[in-house]
Amino acid sequence: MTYETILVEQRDAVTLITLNRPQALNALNGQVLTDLSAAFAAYDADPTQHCAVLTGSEKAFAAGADIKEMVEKEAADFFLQDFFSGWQTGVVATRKPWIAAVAGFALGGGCELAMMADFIIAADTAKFGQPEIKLGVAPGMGGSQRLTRAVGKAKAMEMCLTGRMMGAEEAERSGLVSRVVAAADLLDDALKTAAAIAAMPPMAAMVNKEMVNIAFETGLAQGLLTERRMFQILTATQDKKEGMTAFVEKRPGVWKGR
Ligand code: CO8
Repeated sequence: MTYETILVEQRDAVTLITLNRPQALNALNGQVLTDLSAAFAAYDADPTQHCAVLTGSEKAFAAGADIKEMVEKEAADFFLQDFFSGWQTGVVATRKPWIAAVAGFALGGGCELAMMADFIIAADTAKFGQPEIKLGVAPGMGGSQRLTRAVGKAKAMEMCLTGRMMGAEEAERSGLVSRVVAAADLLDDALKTAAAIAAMPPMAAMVNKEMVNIAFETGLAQGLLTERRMFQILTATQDKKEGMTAFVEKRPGVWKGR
């Protein structure tokens, strides 16, 4: 399949998706959403693919939603099109794990897209920010919610109200990214991490992702009950039997994905 705004390649069991609108610093327009939705759906549906990496360029992961696409739109257009809702159904709904590998600017919708990933690995050049306030608006793709959950109220509030950028080191200290690596190593590191995830029992990986996400959406008691039930369901898989048997027999597991 060919796409207009992204590049997609498979490296063994890892799908690498690269945002490719260099002339606009990977600004996210409707075509990017269409392309990403198709790429993530294809990844989810492909039984040979078990982890994905989404990345941008050295200069920009993505510099935000496409301002030029929004400048002439009126409130009724945004409302009637339920603008930005497609990111939830097209990207966030991905059931298999994926990592955002971020170098350079991740601003506005770019920061929000990175936060849709299961986790973010940042280059030391990464800069995160929610500068929408400077445009007279506010985050619309989850920034006020996901950033607050990631870094807490004080920092999220300061970033949304001032529009200032947060560097990679501060982002790691604040819990926004899992790790910072040298920019030159970003892609290698993210692909290696993805390959390690892809080598895990696939259904267990999907369930682990779902369980951690549930922690953000339910109270503790409901989350703990859901976790226990999901754990119990996983014990019925062939991969549970194989994983535990392989441990006892001191050999690597061979996964069936069910
Ligand atoms: N949208 C469209 N085009 C963009 C964007 C963007 N978000 N960001 C950069 N570009 C374009 C520039 O216009 C420029 O194009 P051209 O060459 O045709 O003039 C090209 O990319 C290169 O950009 P710059 O020349 O500006 O590059 P610099 O290195 O000088 O600056 C910056 C880099 C600091 C990243 C700068 O480009 C910038 O500030 N960009 C905008 C960042 C921003 O404000 N992002 C948030 C956008 S809004 C959003 O994401 C959510 C909105 C929610 C709205 C809800 C409505 C309901």
